[in-house]
Amino acid sequence: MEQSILLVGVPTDHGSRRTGCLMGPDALRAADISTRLSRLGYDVSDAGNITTDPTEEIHHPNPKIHHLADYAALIGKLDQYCETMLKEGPVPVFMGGDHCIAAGILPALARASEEAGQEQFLLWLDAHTDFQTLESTDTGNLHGTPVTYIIGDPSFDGVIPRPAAPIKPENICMMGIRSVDPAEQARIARTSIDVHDMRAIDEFGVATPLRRFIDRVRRANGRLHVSLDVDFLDPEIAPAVGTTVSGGVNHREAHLIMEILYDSGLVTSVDIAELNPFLDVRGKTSELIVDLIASLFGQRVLDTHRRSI
Ligand SMILES: [Mn+2]
Repeated sequence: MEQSILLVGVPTDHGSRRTGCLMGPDALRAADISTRLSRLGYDVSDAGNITTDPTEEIHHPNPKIHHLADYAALIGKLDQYCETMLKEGPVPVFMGGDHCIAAGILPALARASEEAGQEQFLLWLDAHTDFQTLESTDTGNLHGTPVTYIIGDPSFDGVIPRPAAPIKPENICMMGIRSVDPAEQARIARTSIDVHDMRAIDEFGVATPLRRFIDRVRRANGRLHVSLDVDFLDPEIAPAVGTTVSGGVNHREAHLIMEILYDSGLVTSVDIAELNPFLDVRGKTSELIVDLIASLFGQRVLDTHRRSI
């Protein structure tokens, strides 16, 4: 990894009808993300927040869809922002905001990788596959659609411009999945996305599938983005998310993933999505996320001295 980190806040919460993710970046700042990473020896700077201007709604034949114009504006804004920022070289840590942010970040990263002659890979840590289309979503919540968008699915044609550099489905690995509707399941099975649901994690643990994916990234000389949705974690340890699903990844499994990723030296960018501080319990989710990000950047078990609770 590079020795400098750029924190970028992307406070958005139009991806669902529940408010609160707007406060995500500030909760991570309050949980001392910057100091924790600085202590690990990085030069950390905070770029502040990226916001989009409210625009008029774009209408879609699916009447459930809401905030489509905000989604389109967010994708455009992040794409533009990343274009300049990525040239400067620090490892970006995007602090969401709901998971719509991934729809703007990944295509920009993929374009930068393409220009550098490298493949862009994505590790998607989430309870959901976020593989809805504009037609298939029955909630109309766009935070369930970013993966469909970033692979260049034609269902967005005529609504939001297709990504110039889509992510190849075979370059995506998903872990922690445990809530997928039948249509989404059928669609994802037709792609070459590598999906490890919680059943697979129960049987084989997190290390084996993760190492296999990391080997693929290394062999391809790829760049690796890690997208961490708070609902990847079990709600008992991470209650601050609007889409809790029981039976998630536990504390040590989550840290082990981050530690293995750090050891790989392949992670080039990160996003943290769906943190809703309004639903937190005395900041415990924000603190856990910051702790996990510290592990991703090199904090080791032996370096930590935890207070008893
Ligand atoms: Mn998600």
